Amino acid sequence: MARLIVVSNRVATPTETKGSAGGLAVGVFGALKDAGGVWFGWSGDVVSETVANAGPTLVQEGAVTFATVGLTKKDYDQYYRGFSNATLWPVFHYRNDLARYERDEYAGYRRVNAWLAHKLIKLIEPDDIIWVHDYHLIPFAEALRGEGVRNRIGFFLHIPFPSPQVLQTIPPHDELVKSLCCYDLLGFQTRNDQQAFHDYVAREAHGVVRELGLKHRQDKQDNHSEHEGEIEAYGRKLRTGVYRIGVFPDEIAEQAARYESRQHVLDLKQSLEGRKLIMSVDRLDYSKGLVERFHAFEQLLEHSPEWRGKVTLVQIAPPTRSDVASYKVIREELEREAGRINGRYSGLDYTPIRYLSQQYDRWKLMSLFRESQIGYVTPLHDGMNLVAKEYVAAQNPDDPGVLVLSIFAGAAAELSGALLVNPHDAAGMSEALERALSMPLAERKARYETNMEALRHNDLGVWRDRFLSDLASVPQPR
Ligand code: ADQ
Repeated sequence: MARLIVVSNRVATPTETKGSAGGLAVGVFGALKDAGGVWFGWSGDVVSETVANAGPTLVQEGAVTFATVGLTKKDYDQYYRGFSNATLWPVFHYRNDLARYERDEYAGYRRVNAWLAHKLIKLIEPDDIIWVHDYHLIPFAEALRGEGVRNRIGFFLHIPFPSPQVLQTIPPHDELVKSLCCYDLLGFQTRNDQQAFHDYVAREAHGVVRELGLKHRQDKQDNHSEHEGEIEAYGRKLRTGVYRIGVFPDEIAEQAARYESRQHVLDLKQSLEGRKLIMSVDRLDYSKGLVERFHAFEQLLEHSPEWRGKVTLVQIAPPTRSDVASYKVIREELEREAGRINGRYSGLDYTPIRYLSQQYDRWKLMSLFRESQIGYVTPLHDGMNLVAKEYVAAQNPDDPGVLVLSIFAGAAAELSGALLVNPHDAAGMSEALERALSMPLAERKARYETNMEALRHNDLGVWRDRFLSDLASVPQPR
């Protein structure tokens, strides 16, 4: 079996791959452990030029080498904080209004990708399969190809791919798509994302797109058939596919149940004094629709006074990327709105919105999900949204909560048992909350079972194995 090399902006630490840090890290590490190989990327540290150039630092864990490099302040500012998070992230989430474009940041983005690729070269063996993750690393394969690497290289985009007109707001859009075409396989979260990429290639790059339709696999049990595409553009031929990222639902269910009787859950229960609980958990990001969500909850209290004092929204949202200006703005706005709504509807013993900005342990979160009556997940745009899947998996099968989910989360395509809402429609969201709060047990159970079946059918292992087997089957580039 060929070795695997995983490349991602951040590399999990060996401890994170074992513990509760995140399903994705555990899932990817599982594949690395089986095949043996390397996990390569940024360590998360900002260091001097001398230290950066001395890397990568190698840590061996069984058959897996964790290889990390530090970034200089200039590289961090241009590649990470600049082009990745102040240009690509907002545009790919349809927030052109929040995006900025600076030529020197784009140059830094390409420079760091080339530098990282160069750092990886020494660790690559001829038959290795290379799996690159996410928007920080679009030009990575092109840089490797430039150094003569002929291995199979695949790319998975965790976030949405925007429609061509939106992508075109980034001045070097054509170079980005050309860079993507240096991969052998491109994986997207949803059919819409794949379609948007195909549209760009066909219309703007004058490439040839063959939609191969649903791919039917040998295994009769396997109906994970997804659209497959074949592209010819910029002198290269490559494949595209839809790979919906998942979770390990049974593990989450087990851990959520195990943590159920811990002190933090008992404390929460006691503090609620019999009130219903709505849970929201996100990274603090403008794509997650937090302010719109607060407004819909406010409408519920405004238009359905019988719920005042009877329902609490807990929003957990630790700040991320706080050195990017637009993240400061969303944080201030959210704090202001929580304060305003609480000022309006609080009583001496009741606070409608509990807004918590600290980070919580993963299993703790799952046990809080299990305690709640509603999972309120309403992003304005989201590649998949694993919180939605985790919420479902954490429920008590005998008394499950209801997932209220945005139609703009990738997860909406799979979780048909959720109450789907448009996050721009406050009245519609508030009606969905009310419906979920009053939903009879039989309907909650039926919806939960539908969602759980979808999660089991397409878990994190299926996502990972399908991508890797498709990548292994593309012809080796010459
Ligand atoms: P994110 O934007 O980070 O990921 P999401 O999928 O919701 O979004 O969360 C990823 C993980 O972070 C989940 O395991 C979740 O539990 C955890 N998490 C989120 N908020 C947390 C909090 N406040 N405290 C602790 N843990 C928290 C990107 C894309 C998504 C895509 C994922 C995976 O933006 O659309 O689903 O990658 O592909």
